Amino acid sequence: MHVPRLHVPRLHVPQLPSGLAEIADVGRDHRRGGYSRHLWQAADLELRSWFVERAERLGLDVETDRNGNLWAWWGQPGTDAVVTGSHLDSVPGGGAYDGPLGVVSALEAIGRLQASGFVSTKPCAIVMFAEEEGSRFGVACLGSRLLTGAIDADQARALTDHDGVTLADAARQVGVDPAHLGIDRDALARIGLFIELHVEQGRGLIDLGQPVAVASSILAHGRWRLTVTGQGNHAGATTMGERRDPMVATARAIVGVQAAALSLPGTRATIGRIEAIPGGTNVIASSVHTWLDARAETDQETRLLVADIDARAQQAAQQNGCSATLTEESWAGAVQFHPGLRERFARALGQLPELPTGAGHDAGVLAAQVPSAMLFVRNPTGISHAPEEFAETADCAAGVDALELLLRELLSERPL
Ligand code: HGY
Ligand code: MN
Ligand code: MN
Repeated sequence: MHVPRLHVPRLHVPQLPSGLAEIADVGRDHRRGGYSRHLWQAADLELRSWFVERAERLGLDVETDRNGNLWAWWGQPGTDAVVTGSHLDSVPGGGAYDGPLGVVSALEAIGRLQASGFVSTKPCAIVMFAEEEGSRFGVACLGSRLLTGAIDADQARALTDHDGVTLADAARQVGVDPAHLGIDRDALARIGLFIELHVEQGRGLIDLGQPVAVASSILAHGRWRLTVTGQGNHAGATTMGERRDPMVATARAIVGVQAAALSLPGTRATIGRIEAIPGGTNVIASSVHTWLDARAETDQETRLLVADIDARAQQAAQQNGCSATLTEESWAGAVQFHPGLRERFARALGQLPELPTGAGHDAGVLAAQVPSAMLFVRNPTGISHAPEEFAETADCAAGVDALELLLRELLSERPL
């Protein structure tokens, strides 16, 4: 894939660590606030160019793999590489740190190792995973799922975005051959260990009063599309008694989503997106699509939660003369990170705390195939997937310190 060269203007945005300041204006969403940076669209392409330019400034060799993930190699790629990195894409109206902090911190940590004259005993790479948020094609961690074979390649190729563009066509438009999308055993064989630094999406580190933590686990989570179908009609000519209004049924179903999650302690269920068809002010909708995000500590609890939500939606539809279908679009089972790595990293970093997370990550996808770990950096607002997401510069620096220390230790080990 040709990645156009980009002159990176140096912007001074005081509260952002240097690398983040450089991309502070890329993909700003002036309607929603925050950032909207989605796979292979303008902002994503600009960020890819920025990443290549930054990596090449460190003398790293950058390549795009068959799934559109970028790999910046320090040293010849080989097996047993220590890989770090994260993603640069965002949710619609997302924050500045979710994803980019991990990429910037990896660039910073390797820059420091190089500047200190450190000589690595192993290959090292920074990876930028594609479509981690699933904001364009609806499946979270799409780039790492394709890499590991966690999603069927044909199913992936057929995914469509809001405009009906398939992943295959979108790949073709940027020079990625859709026929090659899918598990990449060669790339996987190169990874000895993956460590992802990420802004914390929650309040754990605030409550602990610590800048950095090691991740312990990730909730099981998935996405479902709920479609409620009724009868489209005229808003003025149709009496209330003769309606089969899917919007009313959907509203009741959404209240049911909250009730179901509240009835199962520790579970989380969200409807953040809704589309009425045809979507006219003076039109009773013919159908309404909403998207459910459901999460829990275990796979089983998540399935139970979704079954309860489905039952409530069916009842709401029936009471309004409508029908409802709930279709699974994305699923990721609960993840326990490698206990040995967690203990080793927490110890190496002076007994850092361990924290679970409700947010999914590429490290969670890779954990099924390679030893993976995560570092979290404190977020004073505790808010994420919103413009308020934040991390103090001092805490970002503590995160880079921790990542640099771990990379120094891991890259000093005797090769396997
Ligand atoms: O949705 C998530 O948990 C992640 O931010 N992709
Ligand atoms: Mn996210
Ligand atoms: Mn993320």
